[in-house]
Amino acid sequence: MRKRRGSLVVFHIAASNDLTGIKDSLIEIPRKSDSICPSNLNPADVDVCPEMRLMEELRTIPSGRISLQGNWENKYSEIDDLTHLRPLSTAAVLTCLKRRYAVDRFYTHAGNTLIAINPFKSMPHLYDERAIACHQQCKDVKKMAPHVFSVAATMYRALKRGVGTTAQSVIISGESGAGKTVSTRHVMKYLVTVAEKGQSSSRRSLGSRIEQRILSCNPILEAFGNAATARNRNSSRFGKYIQLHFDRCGAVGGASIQTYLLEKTRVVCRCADESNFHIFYQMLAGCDSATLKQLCLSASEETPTGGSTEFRIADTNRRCTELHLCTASQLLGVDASKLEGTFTHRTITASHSRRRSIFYKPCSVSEARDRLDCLSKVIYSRLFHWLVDFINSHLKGQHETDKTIGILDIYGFESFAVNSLEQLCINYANERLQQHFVTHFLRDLQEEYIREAIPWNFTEFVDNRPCLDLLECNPGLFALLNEECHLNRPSNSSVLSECIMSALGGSTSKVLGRPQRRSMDGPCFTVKHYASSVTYLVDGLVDKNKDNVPYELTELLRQSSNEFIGQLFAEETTEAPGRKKKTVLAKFKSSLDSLMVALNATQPHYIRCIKPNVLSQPSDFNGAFVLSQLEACGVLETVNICKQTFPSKILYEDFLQQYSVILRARRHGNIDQYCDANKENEMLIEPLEALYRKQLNLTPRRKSVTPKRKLRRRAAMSSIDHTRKLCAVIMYLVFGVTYATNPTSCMQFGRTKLFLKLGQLEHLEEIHEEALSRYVVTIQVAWRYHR
Ligand code: AOV
Ligand code: MG
Repeated sequence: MRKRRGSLVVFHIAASNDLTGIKDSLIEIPRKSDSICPSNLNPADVDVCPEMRLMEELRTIPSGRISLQGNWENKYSEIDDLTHLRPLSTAAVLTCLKRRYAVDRFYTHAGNTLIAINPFKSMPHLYDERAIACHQQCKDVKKMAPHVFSVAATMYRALKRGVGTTAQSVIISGESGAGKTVSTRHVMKYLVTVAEKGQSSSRRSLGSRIEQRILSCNPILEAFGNAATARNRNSSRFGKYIQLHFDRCGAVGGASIQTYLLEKTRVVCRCADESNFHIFYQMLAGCDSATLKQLCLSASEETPTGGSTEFRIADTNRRCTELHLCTASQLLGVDASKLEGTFTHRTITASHSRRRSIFYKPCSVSEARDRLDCLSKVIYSRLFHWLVDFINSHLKGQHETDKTIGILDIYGFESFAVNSLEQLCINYANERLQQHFVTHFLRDLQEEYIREAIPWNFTEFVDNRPCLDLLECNPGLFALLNEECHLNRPSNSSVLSECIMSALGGSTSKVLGRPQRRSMDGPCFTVKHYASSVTYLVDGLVDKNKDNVPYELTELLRQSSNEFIGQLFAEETTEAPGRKKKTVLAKFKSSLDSLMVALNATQPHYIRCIKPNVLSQPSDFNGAFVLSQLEACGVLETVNICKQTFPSKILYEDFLQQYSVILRARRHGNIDQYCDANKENEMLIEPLEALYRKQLNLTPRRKSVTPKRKLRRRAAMSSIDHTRKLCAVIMYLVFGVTYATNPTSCMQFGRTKLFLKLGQLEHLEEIHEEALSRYVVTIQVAWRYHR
């Protein structure tokens, strides 16, 4: 008979649950210790190995899966996906992002979204060739730390695999200065580099020309479309969707750029601490004196930081002096007196019976000023669009394929002290993107549920459709504003405001209302956007929406002796007087419609850029400011959607690895008081527990582990069905519901994963904590058996 000898070693698991140093905490205690229940001990359990192994396994769980309770808070910085947070609360999300930011971990996954917090400091090693190579070579990108390159790498692989939807897209959003444009550059750099590297040397030299062109179009577009604003010294004042086209081998074949709503009013007016588009300052700084003279400019005309006066064509003094008029007409290649005439007189065409009469009506001073501004704006915006067309013609590939990756860098949600048509358009674009996110996010979930054979029965989810309906449907805000433009009568803001309120159900509507407090001069209305409520000033909406360019002005420029100016106005898009003109809102809506069609044909990925503080400083994390952005960009919205589904999903193996200690603890009677399990069901549990022991190899040492037995053990471990049953036992112990007795409403057993309702993992975690802190594993040391 075998005789036990030696002392008992109690393996205290540190109450703090800090697993570091577990091995060092082996202490000897007398056999009579209260914390040991020798009678409960099964000889088969008395083995140091399984426990040690379990602890080792717990220690090596990938950081993303470590649960957070008690003193584990300092592990927050290691959570690289917010969906692994337990509990999944706003505070936990914020703490996690803050801790990660403090240790220079700027990227974090939030389910299918990458959150990128702006470092505001140079991190060259994060984006260098080595980082690109690392992501390119890594077999499983998901195992790498979250990074903007991992999104790019995922897209490129999906594209090359060519299974399912091959076209990919990444939607980069966030507020001004959050890092969208820089992220766009990184994604492009990664894709172009990887695509180039993958080619043979002969193809590489052919391809590199197009790749270089793609990369060098960015600075040009930024020079003409970006400006220093109060929030970002390099703020994009237009939206862009860049599509890279790949051939069958994954090489870049071409690219195309679509731009959205350039903020052309910046040419003529801007806030005191803001600047004009970069190109003006670059031109003054970079042109030689002969060119400057030719353009009638001097290098001191405007300073880059300057307060916004003195470009002659966009003269903010708005005095149409003779000198200015002469210079302008000379540069534009038009007759000075005719040019003056377009500012000072309006042409009115009247047709009666078969005759058409033309009248000239003198303009008021303010009308003349508006016309002068209009000239500057129309020239600049036509130039910008010509440039985009020019770039596109040089990036065009030989063959169009369906292998494309689209990158969307669009302005973020805006809410200022005074909001006008620009903000309405920008916020509408963000509503459309949010709607796209919600539908795709749910679609992804649905696909996973189908894969895992879980019934899909969501009826409710937080949807921003009502706000979109308010804006774009008929009757709706856009329809009303467009109608007002077409009526072509002097618009009265108070009347229009009342009209909006009564027509769109201002008193009963959940998304439209009157402002809570008077914040603007003049009539206004408040729209409850998904991100936050924004109050819009009615004054100026109609005029901006009309965006009238006097017909006589474009006619004059079309006849310019300057070939380039003539070319800009050659394809006349301004309709002749009397014809119904498309409004800004109508044009913007149709460009977003096409964008959505393009995005819907792709597999979307999301990057949400976050600005850590208002002053754009490094190492400063302003919690309230970040939280407002998380709300605005819908990260918390995603969490809300999760609440209505089974937000926690965990692979059966991972579940077992994490929570099997609950089974062990129960055997020693330590956690019974926390469990809901019905004792009558012991019969059900017993056989499964036997299975559990087998799985953890809780067999006496005497059997040496032969290779054959090892193989068998591995096969048993890999059996999903066994694993699933064991998970079911644990769930039964904790919640009192079983796998066999259909637990549909509170949990779902998928093919490979267990799906849980919000709060269940937290409860499990509490019990797990209890098991870990109170459970004392009694182990007899190795020499317990006869030699
Ligand atoms: P935005 O595109 O989101 O604003 P940018 O991409 O222009 O913002 O970023 C603003 C500034 O933040 C940049 O000029 C950099 O100085 C800094 N920055 C952004 N990302 C990084 C990074 N990964 N590493 C270091 N510095 C960074 V706007 O265009 O205004 O909405 O309309
Ligand atoms: Mg930008």
